[in-house]
Amino acid sequence: MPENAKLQTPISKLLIANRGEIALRIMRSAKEMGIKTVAVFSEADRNALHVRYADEAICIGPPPSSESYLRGEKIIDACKQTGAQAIHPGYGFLSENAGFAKMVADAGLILIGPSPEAMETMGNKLSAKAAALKYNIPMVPGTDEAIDDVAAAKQRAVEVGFPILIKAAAGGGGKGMRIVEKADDFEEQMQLAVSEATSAFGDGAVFIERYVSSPRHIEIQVLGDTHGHIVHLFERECSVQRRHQKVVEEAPSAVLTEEIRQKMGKCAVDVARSVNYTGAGTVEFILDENLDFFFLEMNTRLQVEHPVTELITGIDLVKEQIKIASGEKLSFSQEDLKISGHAIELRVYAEDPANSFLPDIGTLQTYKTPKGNGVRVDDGFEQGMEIPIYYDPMIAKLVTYGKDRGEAIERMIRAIEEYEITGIETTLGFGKFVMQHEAFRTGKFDTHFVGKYFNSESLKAENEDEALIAAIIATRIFQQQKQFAVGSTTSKSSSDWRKNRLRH
Ligand code: MV4
Repeated sequence: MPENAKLQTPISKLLIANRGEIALRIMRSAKEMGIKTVAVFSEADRNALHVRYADEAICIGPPPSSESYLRGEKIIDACKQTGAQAIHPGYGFLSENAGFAKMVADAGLILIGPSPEAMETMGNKLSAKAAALKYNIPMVPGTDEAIDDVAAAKQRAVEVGFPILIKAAAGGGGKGMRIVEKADDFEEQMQLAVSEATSAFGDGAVFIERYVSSPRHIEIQVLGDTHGHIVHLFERECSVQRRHQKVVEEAPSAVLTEEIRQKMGKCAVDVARSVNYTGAGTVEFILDENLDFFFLEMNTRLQVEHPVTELITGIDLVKEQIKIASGEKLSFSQEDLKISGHAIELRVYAEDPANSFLPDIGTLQTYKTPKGNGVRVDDGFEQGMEIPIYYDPMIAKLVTYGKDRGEAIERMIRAIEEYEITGIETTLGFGKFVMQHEAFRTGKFDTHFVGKYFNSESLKAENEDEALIAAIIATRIFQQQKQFAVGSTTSKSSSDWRKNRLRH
């Protein structure tokens, strides 16, 4: 019997304050742990899969998330009504809201996540960096406090060297960032940054950093228990992104050496330790051309891309989150963890890559997911369902696993080709473009991958190749048919083969 089996979990019923694929993902782990599940849903999600999957479900309001999934008090009410002792917030919505975390604690409920204090500190980039200063964590040179004196800040920018980046302390995901190329532009860009930050976050605090021009985005998964143990579960690389929206993530990174991995992992654990972090969290770094890394911020939630870490470590992160929230000790130490194989995730969005990635709404006329060895699909839809306009346009996460990066890539291409979605434009073809691209395949890419290599012609080129292949095949079939008897079975099997070859 495991040592902590005697520490009975106080959680027998869990409310999932989210929707879509992540709500289902969380419920699956809860079910395996013998924990009953409660779904909450908006009026737009009455027939959603997460509602059907849960043991109980409560409607919490009209479709807009501001009237449903963001209403903390309605979610706490739903716990009271159903007797759920804990809430898993998933990602997005209330997942990093320290005010909500406090409300949950005050209501005598358990939030599956870190303390409100850790959330609050890490919710602001300046206080996050201040906390991390307790340890020797590499950070990009700049200001470590909010700028209140523009002249002094400009002086600091000159010292640091241009180009510099102005960032909003309250910002996240690239919002409120401005690149300043030269000292003459400083005051103007600074004013714009402050007013942008004020209107977007209600907080005009900004700071500066030297601009790392071609970074790779590497993040480290951490887990901390309530007994002071913190481990890292290696890195994920998320450099393939478009306008700060990640599209492809993988683990491990194609470029980290074992030495850098260990150093980064240790830094990530220290960052977590600086706020006595509990639960699952992600420490975000950028890596420059010399493979020097710098701490940027910490995300205090389960991330969208967590499955790639699960596949290379064999750890179920949601189960670990629930066990930690129940007060259990981590059942493994850093030395027990190792990377095996390689995993890649493609986010399948209802967006049209041939048309500036405009969101595409409508019904999933055909929806058939890929299957087979090394393929995991985390989704929240079925054929015939409509993608609601109110929420994130992500349809699914297609994740492949292989013994090495090459196998994971080939498996991803195979899975993309097997995936059948009609009725809606998706980023599947874009994903295939990435997987087939020389820069991705050789691992020589950075956060500029999409901007550098992709335009709407990139997908047409593939279609044109296929059109050319189709023409060649058609000519061959025509010649065969001329050569052999009319009406032979050759033509039927050939056309089937052609259909299969050219379906995508
Ligand atoms: C940077 C940077 C270059 N230099 N900081 C964007 C999101 C936010 N988490 C941090 N970001 C960046 N910070 C310095 N000093 C470049 C980015 C950046 C980026 C970072 C990670 C992934 C994608 C990115 C795309 C553009 C810019």
